[in-house]
Amino acid sequence: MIKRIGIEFIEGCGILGADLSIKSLQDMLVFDEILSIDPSLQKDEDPLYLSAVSDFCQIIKSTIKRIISEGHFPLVFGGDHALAIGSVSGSLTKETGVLWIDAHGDCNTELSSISRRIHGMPLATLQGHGHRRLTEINDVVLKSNHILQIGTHLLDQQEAIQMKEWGVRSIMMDEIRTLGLEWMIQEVKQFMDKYPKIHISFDCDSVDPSDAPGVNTPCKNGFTQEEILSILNAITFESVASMDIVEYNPLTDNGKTKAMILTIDALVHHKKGLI
Ligand SMILES: [Mn+2]
Repeated sequence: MIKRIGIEFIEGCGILGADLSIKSLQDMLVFDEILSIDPSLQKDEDPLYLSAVSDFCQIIKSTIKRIISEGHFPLVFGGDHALAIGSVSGSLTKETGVLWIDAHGDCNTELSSISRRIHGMPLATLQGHGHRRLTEINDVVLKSNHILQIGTHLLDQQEAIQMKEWGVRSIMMDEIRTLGLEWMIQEVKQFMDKYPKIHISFDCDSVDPSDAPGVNTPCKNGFTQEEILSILNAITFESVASMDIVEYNPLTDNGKTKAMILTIDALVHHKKGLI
């Protein structure tokens, strides 16, 4: 059974409105569980909110582990991609492949990050790179060759160097525009076929702001909503065991991003229901 999990916090991105994503969706979606950050953690004086994010991600991880052990599929919603440190580590096995749909690489560490925001670091953390307070959450370290990123277009200089060094494959937006969406879908299918379990982390900012303006860090020239839906429709969900839908910020939305999230929610329910 699919369990909708709402995650309410803002400490990983620090952008007003990210913490309102679940409240905004609640009139249309029923959440099985909602986790909100403990206000006492928000008093953290560390500008990175390292201990706040770390402690909260531990709670997210345990929740996801419990839901999976009960035989369910966690569909995790939130405004802040830092939550993936918890949601992915909660679902990760040595055999899991991770499909990361995002305009950004999310492979910064606290040393390479320009924004100094943890929502740009989850994928580095999951691979065991970065601050110990974050990497200590991993029970299993995600191997770099178990990751496929799609829709990437903005990589920080140092982040790009790190990703190359670690061996993270990223299908960049300009490559997709040159070789075509169909080509990319075949690459995604080939990647997914290699792993018995797949986690999808979908960052709403992979979609162009004209189609999804309600995100924390909009990036022009992203996927259209139609393209995202055709990618998700084309892949089999048989091996998909968990998924995130993140970075939704209702304060900058005009209804399009929320509508997209509801459509993706329905699509995942439909695809999992067919199995
Ligand atoms: Mn992201």
